[in-house]
Amino acid sequence: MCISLISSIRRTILICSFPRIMASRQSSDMPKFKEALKSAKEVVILSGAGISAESGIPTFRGAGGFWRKYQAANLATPGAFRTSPSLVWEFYHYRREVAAKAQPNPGHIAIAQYEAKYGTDKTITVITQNVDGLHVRAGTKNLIELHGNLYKTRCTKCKEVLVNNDSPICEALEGRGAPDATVVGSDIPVKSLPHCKKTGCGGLLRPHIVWFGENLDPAVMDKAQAAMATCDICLVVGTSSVVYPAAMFAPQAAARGAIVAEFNIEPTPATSDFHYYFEGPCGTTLPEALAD
Ligand code: BJW
Ligand code: ZN
Repeated sequence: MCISLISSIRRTILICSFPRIMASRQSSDMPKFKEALKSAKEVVILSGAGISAESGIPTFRGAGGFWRKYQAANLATPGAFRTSPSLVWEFYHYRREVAAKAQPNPGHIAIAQYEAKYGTDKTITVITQNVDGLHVRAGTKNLIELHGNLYKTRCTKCKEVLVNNDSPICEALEGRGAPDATVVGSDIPVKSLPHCKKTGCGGLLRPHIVWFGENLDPAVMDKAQAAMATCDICLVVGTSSVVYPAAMFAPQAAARGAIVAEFNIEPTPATSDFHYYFEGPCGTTLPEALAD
């Protein structure tokens, strides 16, 4: 899908949603929310880039969402990879290195501890749009990674998906990926980029990530929708709620009567759909919300 069409859809969504935010009244009554959480049997936590912001990983929208002169969303497309696999691999090499050095923060840890404590009494599912692996590193077990993972590759020829934690992922990317806006172009020959090692294949590898205009893995999507369809409570944490299909999950749950609480540093186009809004860095608000 072309970028201008995506931008115009997004603008329409924003324009349609913000007047409702101003007119609506979300509760920020933490004790009341915690009471509701206590009696919930099925809990979903839907996270986005904001939960990793306090670990030093840039979010997509806003000031940090640029790498060189590019908006991240312009590089996370099949078209960008076709045009310059070298540039896209540099971008992902940089992101792999940043995420590998980052540590889970109190938000990730609060979620993992909550699951460890209540995961036998309740069904607790974490659905993340993030690809940085920090939920797993914090100890979360029941996790659905909607948009893939920075440390998985997929062969463009045989489609094999493999975990790959190599740093750098190939020799040619050593010292590459600098985010500096003055760096122009990318000239790594395709043959020097990561390739499939399967006998008789040798196809070019790509990050196992869902790019714009690509369908989510149907099995992953089914799992996420099943959890969303039956949860009593959903915590929506650090997402701008503008990227579909994830953006529709929590509003749909709220519409069928599930209690939905948003944790964000600022309102989003979906805030008015929800019962609770807890403003502030989720590294602070989540530990409070999930503690006894
Ligand atoms: C804090 C904080 C702190 C900061 N504490 N909070 C239906 C309607 C309209 C459009 C579409 C539609 N269906 C599909 C589309 C097209 C497209 C889309 O949604 N476009 C929109 C932009 C309009 N969707 C797709 O293409 C999806 N595919 C699909 O649906 O296929 C079928 C189809 C295709 C085409 C047409 C129709 C149907 C695929 C989406 C894949 C998204 N991929 C990305 C890139 C991954 C690659 C990578 O990481 O490199 O995933 S995009 C990017 O956005 C990334 C994120 O996971 C995703 C969501 O972003 P997120 O997490 O919300 O981050 P931010 O930065 O936006 O927000 C951060 C938030 O945190 C902010 O609110 C801050 O305030 C907050 N925050 N610090 C708490 N400390
Ligand atoms: Zn292959």
